Amino acid sequence: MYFDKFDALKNEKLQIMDNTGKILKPELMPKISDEDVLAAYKLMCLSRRQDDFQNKVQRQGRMLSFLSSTGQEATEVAYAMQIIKGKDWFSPAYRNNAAWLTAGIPMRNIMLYWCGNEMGAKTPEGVNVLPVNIPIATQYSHATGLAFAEKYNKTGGVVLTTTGDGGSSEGEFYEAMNFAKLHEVPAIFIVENNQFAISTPRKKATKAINFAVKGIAVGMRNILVDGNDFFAVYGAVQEAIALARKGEGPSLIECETYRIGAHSSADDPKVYRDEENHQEQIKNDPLIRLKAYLIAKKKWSEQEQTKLDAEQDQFIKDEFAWVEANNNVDLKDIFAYTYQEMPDFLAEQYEEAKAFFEAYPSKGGHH
Ligand SMILES: Cc1ncc(C[n+]2csc(CCOP(=O)(O)OP(=O)(O)O)c2C)c(N)n1
Repeated sequence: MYFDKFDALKNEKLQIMDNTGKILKPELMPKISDEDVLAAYKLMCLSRRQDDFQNKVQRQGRMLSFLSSTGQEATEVAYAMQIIKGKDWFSPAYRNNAAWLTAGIPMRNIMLYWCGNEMGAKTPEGVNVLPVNIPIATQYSHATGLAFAEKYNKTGGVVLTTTGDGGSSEGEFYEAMNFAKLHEVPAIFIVENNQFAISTPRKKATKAINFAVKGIAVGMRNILVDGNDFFAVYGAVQEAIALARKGEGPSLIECETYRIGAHSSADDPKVYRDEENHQEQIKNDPLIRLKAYLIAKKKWSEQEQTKLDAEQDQFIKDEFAWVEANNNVDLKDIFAYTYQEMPDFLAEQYEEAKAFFEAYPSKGGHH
């Protein structure tokens, strides 16, 4: 329904709802209940508030670093809520806070991880989400491998994976998609085009008309969608998953969105961002439009929003309080998980770090 109608080569973009929350194309609305839309909206709010909270505690030196989903919540919640827990897989990038929460990663795990505690990368039983992935686009290969295994074992799961616009210039992006298409594996490749790769704007990264067309080279069905439109992303992903489950192979979905926040907590976007363009882009904030949609449908109100904000802030505070009370990082953990057995060069670095922290305990990040 969607993939056939929108031609990425002509830069046609799937958009169902405008930035005021008005449904422009009712005939394209995906199948989803009002309850699920509301649940999605609440998750988007939760992730946004967590990002805001983390910005503050990171500035206070209570969190090492993190990468925010601010601005990209519609995309991330819309795809992640369609992952069937315990059956499907998610092979994430590092900027996936909203998707992690949606897929069932406890908030405290995410916070622990960004506080430098590897225990945060441990997923609960039945949550098939790979750990945070810092190298760009390698998660596409992991997804292809997992999807190949799903097909080979006939276990019926699908695999979702995502990368940034910058990640789509990596060799691994093509290698993974080529192999996936060749073997018609049940994978859904998502590009979260937030317009920047750190400080490199998308225009300086590619001459391609958009990122969806990058699927054409490997023969993969592809579509460009408005990534700030929850319904557009939900619909495209729903169709891609249905096709993958039917044995009709992988899809590439570009979600055109905008990074409202900084690249990371160590970055200052004001240095390279055009302020006028920024002011235009934030009018497309995905939370504003979905809220307006729900209010117009009488499924939500300002009073309920005020109550939700307070509840979510309390929850976030409580999660972080737990993290601060349970963040005992054993120095060895920092070195132990790269290889099955610690190689000599890492053992040497460990001894050096241990001696340093023993000599200067006040500099210590460990106990
Ligand atoms: C293989 C690899 N090369 C370089 C880096 C350094 N690096 C970290 S983030 C980044 C930009 C990625 O941009 P994009 O893919 O658009 O994702 P975004 O951060 O915007 O979500 C780079 C080059 C890395 N992490 N991995």
